[in-house]
Amino acid sequence: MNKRLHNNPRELFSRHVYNPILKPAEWPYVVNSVFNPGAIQVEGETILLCRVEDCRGFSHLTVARSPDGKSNWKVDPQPTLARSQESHEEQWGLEDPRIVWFEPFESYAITYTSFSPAGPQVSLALTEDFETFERQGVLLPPEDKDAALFPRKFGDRYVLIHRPIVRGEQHVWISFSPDLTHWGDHEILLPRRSGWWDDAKVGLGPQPIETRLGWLMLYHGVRETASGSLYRVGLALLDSDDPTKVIRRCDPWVLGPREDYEYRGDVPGVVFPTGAVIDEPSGELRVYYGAADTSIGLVTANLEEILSYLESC
Ligand code: BMA
Repeated sequence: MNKRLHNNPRELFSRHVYNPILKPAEWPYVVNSVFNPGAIQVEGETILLCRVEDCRGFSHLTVARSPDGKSNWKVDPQPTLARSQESHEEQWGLEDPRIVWFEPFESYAITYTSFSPAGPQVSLALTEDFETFERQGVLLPPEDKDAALFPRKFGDRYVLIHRPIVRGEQHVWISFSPDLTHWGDHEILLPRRSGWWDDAKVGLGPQPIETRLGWLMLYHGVRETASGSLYRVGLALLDSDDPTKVIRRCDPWVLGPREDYEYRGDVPGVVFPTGAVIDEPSGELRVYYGAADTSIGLVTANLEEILSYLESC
């Protein structure tokens, strides 16, 4: 293990040289911003399901594909999953998807924020090909967001990480369901930490990723400052068999806004990861994030170095 990384955890991740890898100016149709993408590998190809905000201020989701997860992105020529006109729950758009290969249904499960006049809530859609989607409706009511299913059941129950607002507090919660409709056994999984860099609120980043040590969880933490909210990224590890157990949570943040494109945009001072993949041959962890709510950045790390760092926390 490289000692330098222990000294400076903020060097665990490297920004890709092509950053921002996807920008609104390069989109095939006119948009305001592209950010907060879900990510998954499908037959060697990397698929990003990007949140795209149109020039009315409503978001939809559009697929971008790349053979190496870094370059040569091919973006669908029009919205891939657009607001459903009939759906009350998506009246104000679809935001911030997280994707898992969902073993029980043998399809990809996309949890996203459906934004309704009642507030943001957690919805689910299933797809096999990222061309046609089956909406499953709302899983949990407003205000709730930043949700991902675990890719498999635990015992006979589905498990969801999400971020409701309860009595004004914004912590990461975990909930269980026998049927994806009725949810219970809700508990706080990862609380915000008063006074810390993740003092104001915390929320799940990318989908949970299974590793040899447990479920790798990246999360965003927010501090309120005189010039607005600062969104940074922290690391935690959940027990493989019982994801309610947080085995590790690192003290410092591991990624925060630094580059021009992370400070210049609709919401300055934001790095907001929502998708991650592991390149099996190289052991590279690739994390995709929204930069300043305007473009998409990529950071990479060596998974083993991340795990060693977590073990030292
Ligand atoms: C969060 C979410 C994200 C957004 C972030 C920073 O609350 O709404 O969609 O990227 O704020 O503005």
